[in-house]
Amino acid sequence: MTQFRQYLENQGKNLTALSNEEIYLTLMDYIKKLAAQKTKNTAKRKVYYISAEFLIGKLLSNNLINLGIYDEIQEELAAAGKSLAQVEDVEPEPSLGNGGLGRLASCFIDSMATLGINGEGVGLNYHCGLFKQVFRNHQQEAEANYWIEDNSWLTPTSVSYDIPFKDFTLKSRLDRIDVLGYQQDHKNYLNLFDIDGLDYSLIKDGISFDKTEIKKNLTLFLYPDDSDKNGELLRIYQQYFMVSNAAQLLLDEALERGSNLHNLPDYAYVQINDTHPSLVIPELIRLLTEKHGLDFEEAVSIVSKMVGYTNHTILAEALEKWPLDYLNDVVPHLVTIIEKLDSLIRSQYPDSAVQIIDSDKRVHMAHMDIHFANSVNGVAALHTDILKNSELKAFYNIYPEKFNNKTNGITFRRWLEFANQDLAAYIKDLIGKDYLYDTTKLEDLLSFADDRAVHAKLSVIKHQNKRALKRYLKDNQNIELDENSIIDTQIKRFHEYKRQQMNALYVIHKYLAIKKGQMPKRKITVIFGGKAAPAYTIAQDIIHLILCLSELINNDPQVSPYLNVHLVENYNVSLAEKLIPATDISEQISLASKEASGTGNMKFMLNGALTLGTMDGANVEIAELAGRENIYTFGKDADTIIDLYAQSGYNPSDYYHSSADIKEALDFVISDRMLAIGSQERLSRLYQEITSKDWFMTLIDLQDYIAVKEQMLLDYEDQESWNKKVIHNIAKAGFFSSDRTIAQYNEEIWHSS
Ligand code: 26V
Repeated sequence: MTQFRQYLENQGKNLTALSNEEIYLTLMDYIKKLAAQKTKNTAKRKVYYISAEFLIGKLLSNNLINLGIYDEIQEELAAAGKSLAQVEDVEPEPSLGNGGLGRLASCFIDSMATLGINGEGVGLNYHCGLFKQVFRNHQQEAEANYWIEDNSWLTPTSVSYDIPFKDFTLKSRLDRIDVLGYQQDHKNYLNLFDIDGLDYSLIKDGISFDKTEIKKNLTLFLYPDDSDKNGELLRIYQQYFMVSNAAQLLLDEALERGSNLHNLPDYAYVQINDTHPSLVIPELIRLLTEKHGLDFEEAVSIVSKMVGYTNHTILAEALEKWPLDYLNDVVPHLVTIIEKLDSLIRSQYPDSAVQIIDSDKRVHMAHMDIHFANSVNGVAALHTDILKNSELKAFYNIYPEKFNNKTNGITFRRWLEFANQDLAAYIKDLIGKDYLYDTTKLEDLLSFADDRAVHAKLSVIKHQNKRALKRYLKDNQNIELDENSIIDTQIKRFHEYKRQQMNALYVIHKYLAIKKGQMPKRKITVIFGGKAAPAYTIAQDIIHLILCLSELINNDPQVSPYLNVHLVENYNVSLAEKLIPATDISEQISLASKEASGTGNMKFMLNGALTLGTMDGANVEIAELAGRENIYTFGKDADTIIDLYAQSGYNPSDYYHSSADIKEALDFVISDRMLAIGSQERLSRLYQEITSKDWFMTLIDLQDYIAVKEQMLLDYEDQESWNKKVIHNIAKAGFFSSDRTIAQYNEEIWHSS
């Protein structure tokens, strides 16, 4: 009898009689019991991975896989006439992140637990998290997304701290989620701090709410709209609340494990995930001096040995610079410390480019991080090079030894074993199970690169995944997917630099070609998914354009047998798990130099989609590993783009006027056919933006993009050669395991057990 069956019997439960909801709760309870039997890792130096986001996704299957009981439970359920997939559907998806940065943090805590590192996540428990996206009138609307149910993976604790703000002190509470590594005896936690006294009635229309009622709203939403002063202040409240809790937890735990605080770096290391947790630096200094009586110099020296900063973007608008006045309104006790740190730097380095507080009295959070961390890392080789040679050059000149690269990774447990079960099973048939422990063993697949039977089987698996996606989209989104079409997918946050608008212009180009009688050999389905920040107008306009195109094209009887366009609603981790295994073409088309790494690109590669991408972020490493001939690259490279910015040398009208294809596609955006469906205001604004400003250079690569995509569609027809490329990609994806990334963080930065 299996352990689970025994557990059910002890509880007097019979699977056959239980609803899917009841089975879900039973399994959650069972997993929590198994987790309770695991011991905590007690290695001396503990890592605190502080992050404003943890996009953890659903946890049921992930936990079953890591506990090694997924198949067993699936069989138990099947024997009782139940489906694990249907039980998985019952679980609400936690909504604690935006995109890549939060998903990366989640892959990292999974890998830390798997590698047996004493390392935990620390963040906030936003009750409505990131908004839920709904489409009305071809536009995105945002709704509150309540994801926490009475029974959830959160386990309350008695841990609580006083968090002092200027005008009041808030008491925190800590909830934890068990993080079970793959086949590990130890467990770690994801620590999510919260307040009591949240007031949901503050939420009015959509996701608007009174941003001034901090005691009642602090953990309502992730990244509340910061387009006004109250929004910015609320973010500072959230950030300080997060890091003060983290710092107090860290100090308590270090003291408990025997630190005398003078040796604190032997007991703790803090990884700062982008600049959102940067206030942890002055907060640790404050606690060490004011609460524990160390002198300032020693506190600074201690903290400088135990903090690492990860940079995740070079976009200037995303690098946080808080006005000193705002910090004074919220955390005046940190301002005195930040000013002291600033003077310390001014006394050593006169260069204004490296100051913490600038002449407008803004605090550059990244600058503070770089001066007072002992490690600064980028997230892909190209990104780290750009940091060293251009964005952070002044800092690299001062501290070359601090800079290092940690190319991102993904957990193969979620993104292969769970998301693509047929492919995972087939890989095991071909090369055995070793790759589960050492993902570079996937290279053994190379010996099948020319094997026609393997090619055929890969095609069958892809087709089955397309059918599963078809069923899901039909049932949940009322989308009709053609499983016999080429599936071309771009899923990520909407941002101009990611250039969904370029893909949309391709779609228009293709639509017009079909209208002229140039039919493709095979139907293409272009799928988009992603949310746009509610205050980001142009991104909303791009969503509008795609929704209008979708309406026009899918309902045109002449075109829809050859081309479909879908924008899935409320794109999230669960949707990614279904879309990625069904995809043939992975769109990674950011303007070179702008996408720090990307991690979706790695997920697609692992799942047998071929990349259509620029030489940006980790695409560069994908090209190197898989071989340039096994992916499809196009567009200008990062050096060229960086030079163009430096010389203000890009003018979109040059491209608009020089190519009939580009002009025709762009003019269509404001054609009568489009205006009959969409909003004149949105479509004209977007047209104006792209033809006259186009800061992220949509048009510079459009012609090349169209040509390479067309080539790719033709190449698809030779399935032998296509699947050979697929095999090369899967075989070389092993490098992108987050276990590899985390092992590097640990060996080169953290030095935990
Ligand atoms: C933040 C913001 C906030 C203000 C408005 C515009 C804006 C634009 C971008 C961002 C990005 C924040 C940092 C981030 O999410 N970076 C992503 O991190 C991933 C994990 O390292 C990486 O794969 C992505 O390339 C990178 O964009």
